[in-house]
Amino acid sequence: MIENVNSTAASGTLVSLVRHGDIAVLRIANPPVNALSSEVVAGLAAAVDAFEADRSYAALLVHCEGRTFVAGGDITSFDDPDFSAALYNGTLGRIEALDRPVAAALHGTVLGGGLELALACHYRVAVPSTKLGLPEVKLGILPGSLGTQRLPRAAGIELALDLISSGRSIDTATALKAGIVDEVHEGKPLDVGLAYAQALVARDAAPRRLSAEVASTADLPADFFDKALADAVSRKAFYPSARNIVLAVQASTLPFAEGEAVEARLFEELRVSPESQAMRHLFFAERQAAKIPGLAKDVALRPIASVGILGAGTMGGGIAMNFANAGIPTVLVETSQAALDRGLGLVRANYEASAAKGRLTAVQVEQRMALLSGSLDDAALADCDLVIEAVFENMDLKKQVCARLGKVCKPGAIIATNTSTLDVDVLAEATGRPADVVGMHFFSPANVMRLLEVVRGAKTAPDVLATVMLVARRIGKVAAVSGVCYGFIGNRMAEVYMREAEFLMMEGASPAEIDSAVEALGMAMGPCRMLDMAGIDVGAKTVIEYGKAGGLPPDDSYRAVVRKMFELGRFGQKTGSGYYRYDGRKPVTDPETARIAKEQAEAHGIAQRADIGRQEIVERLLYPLINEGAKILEEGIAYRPGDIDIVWTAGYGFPDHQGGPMWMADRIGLTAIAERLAHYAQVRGNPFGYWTVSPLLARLANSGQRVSDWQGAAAFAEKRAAVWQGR
Ligand code: 3H9
Repeated sequence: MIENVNSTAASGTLVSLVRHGDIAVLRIANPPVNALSSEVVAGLAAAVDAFEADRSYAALLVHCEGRTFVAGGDITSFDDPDFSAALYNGTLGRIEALDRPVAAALHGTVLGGGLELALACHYRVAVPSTKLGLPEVKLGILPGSLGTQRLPRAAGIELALDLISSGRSIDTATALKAGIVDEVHEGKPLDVGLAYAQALVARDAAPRRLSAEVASTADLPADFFDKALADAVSRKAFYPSARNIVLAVQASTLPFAEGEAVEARLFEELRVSPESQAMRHLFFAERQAAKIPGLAKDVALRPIASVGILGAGTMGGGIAMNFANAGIPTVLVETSQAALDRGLGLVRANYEASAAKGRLTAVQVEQRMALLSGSLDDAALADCDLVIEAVFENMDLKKQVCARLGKVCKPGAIIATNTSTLDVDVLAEATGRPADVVGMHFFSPANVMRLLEVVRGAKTAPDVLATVMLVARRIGKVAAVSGVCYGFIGNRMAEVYMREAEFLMMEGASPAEIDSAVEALGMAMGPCRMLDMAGIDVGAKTVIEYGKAGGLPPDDSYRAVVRKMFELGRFGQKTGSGYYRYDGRKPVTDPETARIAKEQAEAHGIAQRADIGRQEIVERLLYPLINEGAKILEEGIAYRPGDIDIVWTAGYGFPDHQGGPMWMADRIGLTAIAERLAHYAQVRGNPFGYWTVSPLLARLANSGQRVSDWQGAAAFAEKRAAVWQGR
């Protein structure tokens, strides 16, 4: 099939024009995902020059080396102040304008600028496993290389708006039906593409240009765009991209050049917006968080083919679902048949609820259930490669369980604890084999929440840590590593957040005032609603355990409200009252909370006042949280500021358009934060150090640096790793 291969390099090795008979293959090779850097764009332009100049070619085929067709514009380049989409768009225009047929051979993930490149080609053929989409919205931007103009012309306005607004990917069957691809064939992408291009030449196919087509509004209701705009503005108020996407797609009904100008303006507005900058930061932070500083690249991973979970409660069951979803056989061990039946029953009920919503087929439900088994005997864990304990959060119980696991697990098995606050080093020692032990802190509901905090103990072996990071990826979690301290990254920071929420309550702010102040910034849920949902009992017991371990400040007023609520059996949503009273799932203000808060304030000599404003609430909730994040960094508990941002956006509902607490801190300004912390130290008093500015925050503020750029923790971790690997 391939003949006369003459390579004509057009621009280094990133883009080349290769002759296959009378087909010119424009080959892009920019690993890992063939992102469109400015060099690739320059290469494309040079390749088009070369193709235009050589009239012996009958057609052009765009093909990418490696695992995927172009997966998007180079996201790193969007921070460049001189960034301009115009050059790329001009080159796409030249590709589309070519007078001989141009086809794209698609494979892998054809995303963003990649799909825009494909849509500029006259024809598109794909291998069946290809996924296509315009996910720019997830980065707070819109498709800026005419995706908002060409996709509506290819697939219709309604589907185009849906795909661009959601950022979701579609498979080839859907793309074929929608007219986004022309044909789908099995085979190697280059072979499939060449056969297709040759067939185009054989049938004398003419160029076909989407820019010349019309995006029809004939089937749309007259108020289609008005409704879509109103919906975007009301439901996605924090995301300017939602509004701009509707306007850009609406502009596809204009002549192409006019729509192009509208898209360019709207894209540029978003590219420089703080929301998009924050979301781009998270894109890279998420990938960075998976990397362990100082870990040898060639560290041999431990194979994980089977998993055991001790404890089949809500947490254990949720954790098990992650593994079953990834096709990994998992055994759940419980102490009684009733508990086991209840646990497995809950898992089945969860799967069946997904099936009822059309997210799983009945066959998939059975396949997943078939991967799950139950036992009342620890011996069922003996052959597992990874065993996770998910028993109740109590040190004595967890120590006993860890000692059992240390004996029953086979040599080389990884033993993980799902503790959310307890000392992983103590639990590791209890197993008698601390090098095999790691924390895997799942968030509830464990089958839904994206975050996995991986807790690195003092003696956790490097290969254990590396293996667990890969396991996290296999089960679709975003993982961040934390060192050992009370509450690790997330709950340690949440503790100061809850502390201030309760002080504010005792000073006279209502849970609704407290919650709405941070919800107005985009938090999925304020602290009071959050704890009501997680369980006041869970929160209170954690505080009590922490007190027993000597971790609490000598302050009787500390979390006094949660302790009282616990005493009164007000456990939150599940008992119908906590900080709020519940009408079904709807929180309503409960005068009883105000009474309890007042009573606690009086008992602890805290003055109530009526003038607590929204700004004070925001500052008192967020600034100590950020300050605690800085302490976590300087102690080397988190490797990087971005890891903290990932923990809070993926695990605690912190808004992605704010980029996480540390990213947000830089937007607010470290000096301003340090000044306000000092202010509260003065007006609230500071006997327990609640308002003491962390030395790192103070240093960065004084020297005008950003905390997001701080690399010290990773350097610390590398030094530590040198010791670690020499062990
Ligand atoms: C766009 O196209 C705008 C246009 O409309 C306008 C343009 C003018 N850029 O995720 P992985 C890196 S916006 C730069 O671990 P996977 C990534 O950081 C873009 N770098 O692999 C990582 O680096 P490292 C629209 C990128 O197999 C490495 O590649 N497109 C880009 O799990 C591997 O990534 C998107 O939003 C990029 N576009 O998943 C798609 N993409 O190894 C974004 C990846 O140093 N990408 N990197 O950590 C993805 O969704 C996934 O990377 C993908 C592969 C599904 C492709």
